[in-house]
Amino acid sequence: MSTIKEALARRIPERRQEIADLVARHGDAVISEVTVKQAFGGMRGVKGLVCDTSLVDPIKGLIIRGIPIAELADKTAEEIFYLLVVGELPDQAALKTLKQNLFARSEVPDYVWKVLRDMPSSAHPMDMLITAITILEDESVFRRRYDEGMKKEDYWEAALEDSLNLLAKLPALAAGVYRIRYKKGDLILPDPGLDWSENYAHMLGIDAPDFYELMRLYMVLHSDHEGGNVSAFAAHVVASALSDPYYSLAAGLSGLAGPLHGLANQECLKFVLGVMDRFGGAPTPEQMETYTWEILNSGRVVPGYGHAVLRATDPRFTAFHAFGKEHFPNDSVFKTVDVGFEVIPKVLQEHGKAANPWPNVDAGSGALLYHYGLEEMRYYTVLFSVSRAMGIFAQLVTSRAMMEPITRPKSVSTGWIGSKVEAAVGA
Ligand code: CMX
Repeated sequence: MSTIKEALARRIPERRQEIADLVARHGDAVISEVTVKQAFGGMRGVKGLVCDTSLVDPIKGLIIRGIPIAELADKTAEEIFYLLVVGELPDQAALKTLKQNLFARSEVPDYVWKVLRDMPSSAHPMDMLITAITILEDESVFRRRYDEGMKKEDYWEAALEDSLNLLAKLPALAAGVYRIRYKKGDLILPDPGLDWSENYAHMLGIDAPDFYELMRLYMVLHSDHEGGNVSAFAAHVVASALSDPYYSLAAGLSGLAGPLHGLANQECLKFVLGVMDRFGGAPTPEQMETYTWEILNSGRVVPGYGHAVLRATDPRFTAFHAFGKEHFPNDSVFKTVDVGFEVIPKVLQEHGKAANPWPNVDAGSGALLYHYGLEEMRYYTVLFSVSRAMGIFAQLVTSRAMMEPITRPKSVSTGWIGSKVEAAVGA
């Protein structure tokens, strides 16, 4: 039996050596080039960032440590976190140890609740979650050990310690945000008989076995999406300055709170309920088409569709869709998502702008939560956050273990690009 820390410690020397050899042998080899369009276009497709926890294939979608996400859909969140950090799935003993370890670290200090209760009643739940995380920064082991002169080789240990401490508390923090923000009554304590994701459902106050199952799936599917998405990249850059995992996660989640990224799941349900409101229930395909065109013609994006990397239906959408089909195929909100899946890709293709007309992870998740009574859509990105923290922490711990330097790409001015291109054309 070994802990996640011992398992990672065993692998670090070999991985450090692999990188050192690669840089020594091929340090000047070119792996990417940057066009003017990419420089002005959000660096889309520029390969200048390393991420070993997962990759996103344009067609196959998310692959975690070499395993397609569809093959991991029956795993627990703890198994996924271990896989992300260590590189392989845990055995039963290691899994049990990790579950116990997380439960032992899960208590949230009272000073956090005091601040959350004092926030404005209109505060966005993401604002509350990020606030709770930054308040907890005072607990950072990384910052304390850095102040004491910790060696660079050991940064990863303190980063993992903070990551485990904060990951363990996130279900309670997030459930607390829900119960305080939406006046759901007293906070609910975690149950030692439940695992990390089940306890999140339990502390929200939704104790249905099917909802536990949905929560497990939700936590697994949102856990990571390689290194260049807004939240992972933001957290990576901040952590590279040796800001501790509390600051780094808060930075990443501030990016996740944007409507083009994680907030899209909130926007999706708004879209779905908007169609239903307009047509008095689940729409016909023709009604959905009309509504979608209205959104596009008013200059808005259709939330839950399109992706910067994916060029096919997101397998995470497929997994959520299968869950809805199995558990409540006749639910009118779910049926509306289903009609959207039938109609929206065709409309977006006809519209001709989106490089990817297919649904992403956010298109259907809200309808599933809604079915179980979690109707407060502004809360949905908090669920995404709790899960995505696993990937952000795994990437951060890996970066420190590999002793990566501060991230600092070179920026250039528009004038510089203009004269460079003119010189090349003139040559
Ligand atoms: N509806 C309408 N227009 C869309 C669109 C959509 N769903 N997806 C892309 N487009 C438009 C873009 O806005 C862009 O238009 P402009 O040229 O006028 O700026 C054009 O199509 C080309 O964009 P793209 O290369 O296909 O997409 P990007 O890589 O620039 O952006 C994304 C990707 C996800 C931001 C975009 O598809 C989008 O806004 N989707 C809706 C929001 C959403 O679902 N976000 C969640 C993504 C998953 C996640 O991070 O959680």
